[in-house]
Formats: sequence, C-alpha cells, structure tokens
Amino acid sequence: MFIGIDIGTSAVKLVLVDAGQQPVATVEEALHPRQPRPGWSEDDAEAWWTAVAAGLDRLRGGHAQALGRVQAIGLSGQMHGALLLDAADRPVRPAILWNDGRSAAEADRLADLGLPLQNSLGVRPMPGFTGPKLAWLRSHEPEVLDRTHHLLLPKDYVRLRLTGERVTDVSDAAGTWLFDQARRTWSAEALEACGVERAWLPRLVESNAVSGTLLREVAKRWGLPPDIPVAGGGGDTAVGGVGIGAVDTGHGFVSLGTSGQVFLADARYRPDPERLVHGFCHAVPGRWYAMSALLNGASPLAAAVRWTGGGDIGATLERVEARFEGPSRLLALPYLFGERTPHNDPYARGAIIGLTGSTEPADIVQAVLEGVAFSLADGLDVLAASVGRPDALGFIGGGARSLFWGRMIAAVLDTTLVRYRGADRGPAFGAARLARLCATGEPVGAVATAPPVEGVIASDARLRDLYAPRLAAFRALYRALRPEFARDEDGRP
Ligand code: XUL
Repeated sequence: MFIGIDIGTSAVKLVLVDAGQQPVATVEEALHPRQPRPGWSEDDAEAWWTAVAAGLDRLRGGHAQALGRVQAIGLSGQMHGALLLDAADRPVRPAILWNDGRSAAEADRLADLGLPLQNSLGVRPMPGFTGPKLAWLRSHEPEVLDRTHHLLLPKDYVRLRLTGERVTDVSDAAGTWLFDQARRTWSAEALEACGVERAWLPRLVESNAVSGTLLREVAKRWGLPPDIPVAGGGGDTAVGGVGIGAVDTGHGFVSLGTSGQVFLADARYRPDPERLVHGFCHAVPGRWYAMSALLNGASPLAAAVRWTGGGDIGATLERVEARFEGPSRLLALPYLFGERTPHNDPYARGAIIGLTGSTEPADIVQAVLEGVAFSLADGLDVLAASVGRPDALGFIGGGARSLFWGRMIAAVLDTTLVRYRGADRGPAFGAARLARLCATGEPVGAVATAPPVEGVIASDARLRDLYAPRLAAFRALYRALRPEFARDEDGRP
C-alpha cells in the first residue's frame, strides 16, 4: 500500500494505492485560499496540514487495516509558493501562492539580468515564481525577512510535519526561479539576484528518493507503520506526468485543475524562455519537460457557475451541453488571475463580450469553457513552435471529467486527447507512484506507465473549422484589451 498526497490550491487530495497500482480510496479536503487584493493570492500552511490530517482521519475511518500496511508516502503540490518559517519552523506570514501577481516590477527587473540566466533557470522570471516574490518581500516587508530562517514550498511544509525534515525535490525547486535546471541544483546567481540566503533553503533530493521517515507520533496517530519513508515527491505538473506515464520525450498532457497546463516530457533540457515556455526538471531522474503554464484552468468554470447563480458544476455542464449547437456568439477571456504563457501579464482579467438581453446563464458558461479552450490552444502553439507538436496528449485534472469540454478542447487544439482511468486525481496518484519507487527501488519505467485508456477524443473536423475564426477573434480581443488591463487601480495606464 502506498499513499499519495497532493497539496492542491483549492483542495488537498489523498489516494491510497495497492501493490497492483489500483486506487483503493480517495479523499479530498477543501482549501480556501484568499485574495487580500486583486491579483494577490495567499493561504496558511497550517490549513494545508489541517486538511492532510483530516484526510488521513477519513482514510483511517474506512481503511484502518490498509493504513497499517502502507510502505511509503509520496507528496505532490502546487508549485512556486513562498512559505517563510522562523527559527522554530512557524510561518512568519501567510504563504504567497503561484497565482499571485504582486511581484511584476521585481520580475521585470530580474528579466533585465539577461537571457543566459533565464536559460539556466528554465524560464523568464514571472510574478508567480518564488524568487521574484522574495525580491518583493525584500522591498515591501523587510521585517518579515529579518525573522526568516527557512524557505519552503507548499508540499514541503506537509513533509516537515510528517518527518521533521526540511527537504524539497528537484521538480518543485525547478519552479522557484532559484534553480539551475541542467545541473539540478540551486543557482548561486539567482539566489543573489532575488535576495535569498542560501541557509534558508531546504535540502534537495530527486523525486523518487527517500526524503525522510515518518515521525513516530505521526505514525501512531493514524496507525501507520513507524519509520516508513516519505519520497521526495514533486511539483504537481511533473507528478501529474508520472501519474499518467508521461516521462519520455514527446509524451504529455493537457491538465485542467485550478490552473491549466500543456506539458511535454523531454529526455533533454531544452529551455525556451523567450516564448514563455517553462523548461523544468521532471520528477524522474535524467528527465525534463517543456510546459505552457496557464493560471486559469478549470477555475474560470467554477467562477462562471458562481456568477450565473451557483449550483453544481456537473449539472451546469450538462445544461450547457444539452443546448450546445456550435461555437457561442459570446467571447470570453478567462484570465481571472492574469496569465503566464503566452502573455506574461499579471494584470490581464476576465472579459465577456457580445451579451444581449436574451443571453442565458448557460451561454455565459459555454463562452467561458471556450475561452479556456482557446487559451490552451495558445499554449499548445507555443510548445509546438518550441519543441514540436505531439500526435496526442493525455487529458487530466478535474476538468477532464467532462467529455463535453474534452471534445471542445480537442477540436479547438485540433489534437487527439486520451483519457486515462482515474486521471482526474493525476498528481495524487503520481505521488503514490513516487512513494512506491522510493520504497521498492524499482526502475521508473516499470512503475510510471500509462494507466488503462478510458477513451480517446479525436478532433472533430467540422467543429474545428467552426472554432478557427473564433480563436482568431479571441486573440484579437486580448490584444485590444491589454492596454485597459494595464491600468492600475486608480485608472491610470
Ligand atoms: C505551474 C503552476 C500550477 C501550480 C498550481 O507552473 O503554476 O500548476 O503548480 O497547480
């Protein structure tokens, strides 16, 4: 038995997986990140631990015997966060999350350090990354840094509570903008540029390596065997790749969680920061990946359901599908949190145009689904220009539960999407695989295989042709609105 724990943005997910790689139980505990100002995003480390503890309670409730046979635990988590701890390992302020845009000025200043540094760090500095956020704290909250002794990524706080160890893995370190991707180690130059002290940083391990062992009191509380290993684990995008076996060159996926990604694994490190590609270490040794990172994946859908009166997302999708006759007359930009690839624009926001007196709530939801599909098409085009267009892509994350949305995305991207069994719990399942790898020492290729295929969604040529002009209109709408988004809160450009 293995446990995978994914510290997501809107929920923590835990999955218990047996020796035959079958999920035995999955539990989910909601999280409630805050937006203290437009474009800012924070959460409390304690909330992550409370959610993990509640999840373990529920697993114990239904599967106490299985918990007694767990061989290892693996972790996955939202990337790019900045969690600062004092000398007693207490958070000195709320963690600043991946979709926080406050450090735009710092990111632009860091970009002036030039392309060679970006090539080694894998990506252009953008506001969501840890390093630029530390630079922001240096100028806006220096007293916080005076009290700082340790810097951790979100999942690594959970590890600290499980094992007492301050450790991160290469695939999560990769997203900090403090990390040399080719050498798989911290970058002295980036640390200095961002004002980060070397002594704050956690120890580094590969994702499938042992990072520590379970504390006795933790094991006792949930009836887990004492001293079992906790694997390095990884950033949620890379671990999602492990979950569906996307570890070799050209294998990848479209993921629709709170965020969205188009991801392609690579046996070589091929950075392309000028295109806003993220070139990061994969969660398996000797592998990297290229990614278009969207800050707005399935979250605009949840928002659109709320704007149109609330209710169940699945039932809303059914209503939209029942009325679907082709592309909407409305056009929506999904950029609720700004956007990284392909815009690097923390000020971008959502927009819906074309409303009439007879617009129905379902029309608005459909337009938002299309807006996310269009922005995924932007992401795929960037990757295609950089490392090549794949023949097919996996389709994972909570959004992958919707076949209707999948058909729309396959047509807009003009690509084939493959749905795997259990792919909506991707990163938690991938984390359980990393737990297994660290406990058994098996070869990665023997464990990180593609799960059984549940269905293949081909691009519908008729729908593709109908959507092509709408995609062009979507791109034009963003270009037209960009100057408006750039205005600050007082209305100045
Ligand atoms: C990837 C990214 C998100 C977060 C949260 O660059 O920002 O995937 O890891 O899920």
